[in-house]
Amino acid sequence: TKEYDFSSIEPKWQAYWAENHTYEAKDFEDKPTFYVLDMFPYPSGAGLHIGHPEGYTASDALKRFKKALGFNVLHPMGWDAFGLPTEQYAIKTGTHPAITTKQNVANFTKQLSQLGFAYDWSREVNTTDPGYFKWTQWIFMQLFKKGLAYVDEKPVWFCPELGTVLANEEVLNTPEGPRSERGNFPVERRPIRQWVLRITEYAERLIAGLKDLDWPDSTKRLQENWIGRSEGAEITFDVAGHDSQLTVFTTRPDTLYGATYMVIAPEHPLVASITTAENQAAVAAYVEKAKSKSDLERAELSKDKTGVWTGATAINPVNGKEIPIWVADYVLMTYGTGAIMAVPAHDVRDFEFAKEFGLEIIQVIDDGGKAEKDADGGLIEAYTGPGKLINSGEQSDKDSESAKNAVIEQLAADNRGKATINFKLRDWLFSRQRYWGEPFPVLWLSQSNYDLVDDSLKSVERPVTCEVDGELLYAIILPEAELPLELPEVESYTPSPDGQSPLSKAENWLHVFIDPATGATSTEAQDGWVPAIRETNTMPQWAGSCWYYLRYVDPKNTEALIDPEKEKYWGTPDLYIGGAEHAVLHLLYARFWHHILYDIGVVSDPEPFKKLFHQGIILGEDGEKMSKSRGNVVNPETIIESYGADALRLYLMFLGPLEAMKPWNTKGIEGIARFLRKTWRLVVADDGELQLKIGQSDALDPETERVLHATIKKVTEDYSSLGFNTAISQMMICINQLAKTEALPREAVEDFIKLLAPLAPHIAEELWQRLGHEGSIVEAGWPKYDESKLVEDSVKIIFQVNGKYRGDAQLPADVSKDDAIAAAKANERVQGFIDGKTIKKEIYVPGKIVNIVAV
Ligand code: ANZ
Repeated sequence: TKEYDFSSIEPKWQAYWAENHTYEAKDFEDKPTFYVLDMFPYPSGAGLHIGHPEGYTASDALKRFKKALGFNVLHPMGWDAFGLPTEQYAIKTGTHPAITTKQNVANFTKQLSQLGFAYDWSREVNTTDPGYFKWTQWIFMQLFKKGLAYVDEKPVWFCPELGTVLANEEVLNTPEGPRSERGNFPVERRPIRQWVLRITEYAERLIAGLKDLDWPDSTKRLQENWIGRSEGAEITFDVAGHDSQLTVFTTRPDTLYGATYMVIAPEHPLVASITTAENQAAVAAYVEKAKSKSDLERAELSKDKTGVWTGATAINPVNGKEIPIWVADYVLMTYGTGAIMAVPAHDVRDFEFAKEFGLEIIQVIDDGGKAEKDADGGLIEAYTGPGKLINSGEQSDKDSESAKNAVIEQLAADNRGKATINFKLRDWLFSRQRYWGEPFPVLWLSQSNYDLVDDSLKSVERPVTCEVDGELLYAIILPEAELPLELPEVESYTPSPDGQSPLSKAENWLHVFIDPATGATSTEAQDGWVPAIRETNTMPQWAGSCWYYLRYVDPKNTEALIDPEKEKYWGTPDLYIGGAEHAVLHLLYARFWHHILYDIGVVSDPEPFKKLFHQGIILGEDGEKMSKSRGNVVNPETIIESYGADALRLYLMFLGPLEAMKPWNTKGIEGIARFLRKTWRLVVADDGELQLKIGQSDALDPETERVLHATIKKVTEDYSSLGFNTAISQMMICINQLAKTEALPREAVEDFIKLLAPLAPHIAEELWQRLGHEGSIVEAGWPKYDESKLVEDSVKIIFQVNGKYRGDAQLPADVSKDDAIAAAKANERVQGFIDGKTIKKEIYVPGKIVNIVAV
């Protein structure tokens, strides 16, 4: 065709890349490697939204750029396909989630290909494939054997509407109370048997490992806060008139003399025993009410302070002072020891609480006049800063920092206190009562049968047990030969109303016999084999996404999760691109598993993602978040129909810096379309043949040459740092320059097309072919620039007489003052204004102006 007809060009080249395996990565090729990873999508029924092609265009362009530079590039794609939406659809329609998943994956694959994303599809992974989740189960097996998995009856969020338990992070704190993030349904607390992973054992390493990562600072900070490392002390108080003691966690042992009351969480084990008879009723009522509130809600700083006195008092170990013990929900059982010493003078929440209930406030840190006071010299808000200790017995006059240790030492002498480190991070609730997830490769046995089983199937140091109908059952792990453990067919995908997974109804699957020596299973009884019951929970969606980047390196290996030689060859991803919404959970869980895989020698580096980049959110034209309800959703498919994939890709990258949040603007895409048509016309003439001016010259004129070399330099640098928007601006300058140049060496045109190829690969391949080449443009390498061609070697100098413009000339950039003035005087018009006059002054502004003052 003569015209730029993207609708025929684009499918042609998409088919070409697929048929020629252009972007398949070759293991062990003798080249430097570059592994660029995208966060793989959940293949939803809705198809791609505009957020997908943003990050994916960046990675696709980077991949093409790096390959042209000579790297062996790995850029794979796959599917995070277990999870709730597909299961919800199954519950509604009865369609097996595997069928829905297959359809959705086919649709996503088509859409991604239409955008020109040339992944290495030979390495495609799908978390729901048995060949994949065999290894998810295998990793769980390692955790189990290391004692990092256990079962606990836990009060967890249960959503009756979704019929499932939710993780804390799936629950939102709303004005109507806690609700599910998905679907916005009410949720409640229920005790349910759960698998839990001991991520807390890795808390210290997960904090320390952040230091060397090239990640956005904000994301590192989010992880840090989520893990929440606090240095402080545990201090033990006697309860007056009781045998019991109350231990608190505090980050401010220096304020111990200012403790005027204590607070224990409503769930604290001492609540019942220390509460006095006359306070029982009020305390019990308060405890009951607290049950309906989420930790988030309770920890809210701004919330009204509530609480009741237990009637009991505690004795401050440093001064013997008796202070009341309250129950209040702003203290959480899940943090520290579930009890605090309250120092209202120096803690914001304690201050509000003390004001609310008229409790004593004693200042023990001198604020140096910084805190606001009332007429009587009392604090009107907590002073939380540092200062000298006052009202603090033998510690008085010390500064608050050094007093922290001094107080701990003072207490340590009689075992009343010790330094401790606390983490906000909780163990990871790792099960769901759902169908569409990885089955746990776990069997439950009676104690007598468990005793017969080989140790290699046990968590030897910390046996995992749970009580079912009064009997204690023991967990063993299936041997590798039994993996993958696949999901059974079930009649209904709906969890039972008591929170049990649909798997609990799969009778034939549920009950098995095992060989105690090997762990082999059978549905038939065999000699010496013992009965067992399968675990009916499934793993959460996070499981499969915790390690998928490793599987791309060796996706078809049936003997190992990853071949060690391939692992060493490719290493971990050189760049991970994905949304900031995964800043905490996915990225933390993946780091946790990677550390474990490192510990057991599967990978050679403890951290999985050295460099991370978040693409910014694309807002609607109205500047609001795109959403169906606002009606401002941009559909990538309709843009491709009207403008083509190259235009969409360029436009997405031209919207602004990749990391910035930016609004969509449909009008802007017109400019991009014009740029592409101009590029087409640079090569293809009206009659469909090559433009005659191509090859008409051996060299460019100096100005065009300068622009071209500047463009090669800028685009090369910008692509390397994902600065695509500025690279595009420079290419726009370049195309305008090339378009107005009369005769062009073929190489100049080809260099420009090569620069454009990573972002607009279809048009680039087509023009490359029309320029007479065979094969993909990516094989032609990357243009080089010549630093010496970048200097502007001539400048335009303005000539003035008495400050008025009288002419100009193009002079060498380094022209001397004398030569510039001479050139001005040689100018005919200038001569007309100075002839016959006396020259009083000659001024030269270097590189700009000559001004002659003549009277
Ligand atoms: C006395 C004190 C005085 C405190 C003071 C603070 C300031 P981070 O930094 O988050 O670790 N605390 C301890 N356990 C708690 C729980 N289970 N629920 C609610 N609050 C709890 O915070 C530690 C501080 O939070 C601790 O130090 C304790 O209050 C409170 F001027 O102890 B502090």
